[in-house]
Amino acid sequence: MKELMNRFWAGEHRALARVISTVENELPEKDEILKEIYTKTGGAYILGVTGSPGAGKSSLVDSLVKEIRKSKELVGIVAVDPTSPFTGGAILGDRIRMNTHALDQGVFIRSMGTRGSLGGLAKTTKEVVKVMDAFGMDWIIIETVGVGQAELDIMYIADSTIVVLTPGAGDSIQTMKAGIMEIADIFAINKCDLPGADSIEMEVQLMLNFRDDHIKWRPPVVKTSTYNAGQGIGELLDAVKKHRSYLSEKGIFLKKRQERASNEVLDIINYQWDRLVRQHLGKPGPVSEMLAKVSAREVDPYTASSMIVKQIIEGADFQKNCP
Ligand SMILES: Nc1nc2c(ncn2[C@@H]2O[C@H](COP(=O)(O)OP(=O)(O)OP(=O)(O)O)[C@@H](O)[C@H]2O)c(=O)[nH]1
Ligand SMILES: [Mg+2]
Repeated sequence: MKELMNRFWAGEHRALARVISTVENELPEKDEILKEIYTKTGGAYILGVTGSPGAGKSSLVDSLVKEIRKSKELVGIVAVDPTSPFTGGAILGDRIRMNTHALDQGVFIRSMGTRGSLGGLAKTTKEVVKVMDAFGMDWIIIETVGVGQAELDIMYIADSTIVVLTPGAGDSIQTMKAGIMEIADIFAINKCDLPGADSIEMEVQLMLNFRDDHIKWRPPVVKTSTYNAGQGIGELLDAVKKHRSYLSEKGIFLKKRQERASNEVLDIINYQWDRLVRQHLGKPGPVSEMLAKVSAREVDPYTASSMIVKQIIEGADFQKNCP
């Protein structure tokens, strides 16, 4: 473990890959690792890229990374692919489409399929992002297919989110899943080399005109193509940087991060508290006795809950567990 972490802190990609696997596979060292890295996180800017299957997300990420790398900043990519857990086809495809960076030491790519529940995927993705963040990435780009709630959940950890649309009837924004349009900070109309890009752009602008929210940021709409040396890619990155400046100037960036930190602690408290109470349930003792009284209608559940909470807090040795 120590040796692995030394190599991790020294910036070795192979160590990064192993640390990510440890976290992904819930190995015993996982908690220790997440504790060790936490204070080194917070430096990366997290960019989400989402859109329908085949919209060109991976190609676009690849082009964006090329653009970002001009300034030598380090990039981590997390390609989340909950739709094809078994074939791995899309994951393989991502590797191929993003392989222009295979030899670039400033870029690290990780594909993640479904392991267990989709809800679990969101949690694991957050943890993997943290690992990349602590490793020293300046940017972390998360690619997900915007089809379900799990993907939307994943997007909540992004500082800026690009929603990728494409020309053609199949992608008409009326047919897009509700929710995905709302999370867009920037729209990319990709495959603008194909006919119909202008009309989808107009559709999006029209929708934005009618959007009645009080947030002052109007998502820019950028036409891109990853074909023929790329088009609009620099503009797309500029739009992301503009959004980033907007967030920090308005204090939204800090506020969001503070919110995220307290939510995280609350989540952990909930989890630990739940576990603590459940440990008492199976055993004979005051907690089980109280439950028996509730069941016998001798005590109401509200009184019982308060007493159980009091009982557990008084019984727990908090001092011992504090660092
Ligand atoms: N015409 C055109 N085709 C593109 C463009 N960008 C990507 N494609 C093609 O669109 C297809 C899908 O590209 P991907 O980058 O894999 O799209 P994706 O959204 O990551 O796909 P999934 O991850 O499978 O949902 C590929 O055949 C690409 O070659 C573009 O700018 N113009
Ligand atoms: Mg892809």
